[in-house]
Amino acid sequence: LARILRRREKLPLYNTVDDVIDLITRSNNIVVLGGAGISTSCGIPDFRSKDGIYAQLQKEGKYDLADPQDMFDKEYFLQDPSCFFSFAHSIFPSNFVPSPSHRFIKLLEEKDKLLRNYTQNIDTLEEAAGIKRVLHCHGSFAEAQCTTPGCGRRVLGSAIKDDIFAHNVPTCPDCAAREEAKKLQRAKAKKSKGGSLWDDNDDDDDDNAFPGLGVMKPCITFFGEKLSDDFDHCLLEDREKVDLLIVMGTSLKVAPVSELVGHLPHSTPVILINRTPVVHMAMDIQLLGDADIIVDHLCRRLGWTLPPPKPNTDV
Ligand code: CNA
Repeated sequence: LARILRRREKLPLYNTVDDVIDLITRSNNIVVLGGAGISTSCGIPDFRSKDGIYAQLQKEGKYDLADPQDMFDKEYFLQDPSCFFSFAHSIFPSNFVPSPSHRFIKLLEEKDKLLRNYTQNIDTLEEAAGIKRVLHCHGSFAEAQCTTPGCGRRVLGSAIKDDIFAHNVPTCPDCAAREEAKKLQRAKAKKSKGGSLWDDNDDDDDDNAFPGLGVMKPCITFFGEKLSDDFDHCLLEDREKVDLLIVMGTSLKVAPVSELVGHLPHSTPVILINRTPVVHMAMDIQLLGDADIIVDHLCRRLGWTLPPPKPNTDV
C-alpha cells in the first residue's frame, strides 16, 4: 500500500544507493536481465553504442547492407551467408575473460540470491563465469545447426570455429555426404546407360546448389526467428517467486526479451545498471555509468568480494 500511495504522490520509492543495497540484501530471488553492455569491457562491442557493431558496420561500408540489422536477419542470412561469415569472427567467443559484471551475477548465485540470469548475450561468458542458473534467450555460439530444411544437423560451435576464423561459410557434413552419395548414384546410373563413370557434366547437375544448401548457422537467434519455448516456461515459473529485477547493460530495445520487464509482477522493484538511461520503460532506480564500476562499488558496500576472473576456453 505504501508503494501505491508513494506512486500516486509521484514520489519515487527508491532513490539512493542505500536503497539498492537494502533491496539486494533482503532479496533472495533476484532475476538478472543482461545484455551486450556487460561484455563490452571484455572487448566485445554491443549493438547500439556509438562504437557498437551497428555503427562499425555503417562506417566500414564493406558490407552491402541496407540496414546494419540485416547482418543478423534470418532471411538475409539465407540469401547470402557469406556476408555474416566474413564478419562472425569478430563476435565469436574465444579467450574472452568474464567481466566484473558477469562475476557479480555469479556472486549473487553463490549467495543463493539468483533466481535466474536471463541473458541476451551470445558470447557464453556466463558459463565462463560459472553461472549455472542462466537462460540464453538468444541462443549462443556453443552450437551450430544446418539450415537445410529436413536436415537440421547440430554440431558443437567448436566444429565451425576454424571456418569462422577463415571467413568461410561452414557447411553441413551430413548434406555433403548425401550430396556425394547422390553424385555417385547418378554417375552409376549414367554408366549403366553406357556413359563414362567420371563424366559428370550433365545439364541437370545440381551440385552447385549453394547458397542455402548445407549451410551451418550458429544457434543464435536472428531477427525473424522465434525464441525457444524455454523463455516462456522460465518466465511463467519465475514470476511467482521473483523479488527483485536487476537489468544490466541492455538498451531493452529487442523484443520479446525486453518485454520480460512488463511480465513480472508490478510490485517487483526494478534496478537498471547501464551506461545510458532507459526512458521507454519504468525503472525504480537507474544506476548510470560503467556496469563494472557500479558492481564493484555495490560489492564494497555489501561487503562482498568478487570471484577472480577465469578465461573462456569452452566454445
Ligand atoms: P544494445 O542494444 O547494443 O545495448 C547495449 C546497452 O549497454 C546500451 O544501452 C549501452 O549504453 C550499454 N552499455 C554498453 N557498455 C556498457 C558498460 N560498459 N557499462 C554499462 N552499460 C553499457 O544491446 P542489447 O544487449 O540491449 O541488445 C540485445 C541484442 C544484442 C541481443 O540480441 C544480443 O545477441 C546482441 N549482442 C550480443 C553481444 C554479446 O553476446 N556480447 C554483443 C553484441 C550484440
